[in-house]
Amino acid sequence: METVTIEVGGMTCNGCVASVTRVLKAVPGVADAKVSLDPGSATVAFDAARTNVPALKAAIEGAGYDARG
Ligand SMILES: [Cu+2]
Repeated sequence: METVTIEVGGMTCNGCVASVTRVLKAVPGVADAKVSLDPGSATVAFDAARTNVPALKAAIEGAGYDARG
């Protein structure tokens, strides 16, 4: 299991936090996702054999937020 923290821009409320958490947990291979509003970040535990950081960032961006770092 690997853990990564991704900076997330564009979240303005707890609804955004819930959305980002949901899309990350929906990525196959993600074991856990903890998203914080301020500062905007997502700490994700994932199985590196099943997914990767670019896929996690793509999920965040697909939900309409900015994935950085
Ligand atoms: Cu919001």
